[in-house]
Amino acid sequence: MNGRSSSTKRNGGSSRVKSRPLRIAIMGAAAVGKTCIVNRFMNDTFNEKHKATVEDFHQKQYKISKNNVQLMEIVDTTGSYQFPAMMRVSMTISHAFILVFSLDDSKSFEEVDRLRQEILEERGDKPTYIVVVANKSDVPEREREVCPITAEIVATVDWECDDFILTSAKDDINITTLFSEITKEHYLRENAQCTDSPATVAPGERRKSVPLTFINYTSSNLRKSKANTSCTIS
Ligand SMILES: Nc1nc2c(ncn2[C@@H]2O[C@H](COP(=O)(O)OP(=O)(O)O)[C@@H](O)[C@H]2O)c(=O)[nH]1
Ligand SMILES: [Mg+2]
Repeated sequence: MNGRSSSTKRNGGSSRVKSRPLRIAIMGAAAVGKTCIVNRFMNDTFNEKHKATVEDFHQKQYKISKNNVQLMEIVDTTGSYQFPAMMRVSMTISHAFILVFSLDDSKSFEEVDRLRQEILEERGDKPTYIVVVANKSDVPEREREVCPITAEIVATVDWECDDFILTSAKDDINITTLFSEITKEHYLRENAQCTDSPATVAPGERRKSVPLTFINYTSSNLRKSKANTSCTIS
């Protein structure tokens, strides 16, 4: 996610829109909850029914600091192998990738590894930010097929992904946190060389340093912590 915005424009009031949108692709096996995660983030809604997605685009503006607004473009991809060309395009144009698996589906965790490898091959040397998401954290422990603690170690240590987060689209756990973390990282990378950046801080402190307020988004049940990481699988 390197490169800098080449220009800015005014957005209604006094906020400036950065010209280069942050493109996020959400990927993973079918029925892991990709669309529900996006819908929870965009509209604060949840649908109990699964309807196969081909490819959906969403846009959202968010405030990254007092005077700066950035455009976020989210591609909600298909979980099937039917559209490889579309998947490759999403991999090429996106800056950040949310790879979702479901805690009650161990095969979906394997699919994350496959996708991760494909993304890295497709992108070559281009900067690539990958977050692994363990969704459906609300399902009872006895129904889990993947231990979240083990999954986090595999994802962040073995696979060297940038982040791991436990979510529930159903209960609205960590959905806003997921997108705000990606946004903060993007903002910091884009402004790494910028002397007038408000985010010039020591690396260890950087996650706390960027004020971030989503426009038009209110969640009555926002939980910031990485919820319930207990694991009984031996
Ligand atoms: N229990 C639970 N079910 C979820 C969650 N997220 C999605 N689902 C359900 O999983 C199914 C598939 O969701 P969907 O978002 O369509 O999956 P996608 O194919 O990955 O886009 C639907 O029946 C959703 O209601 C969650 O966090 N918890
Ligand atoms: Mg879908």
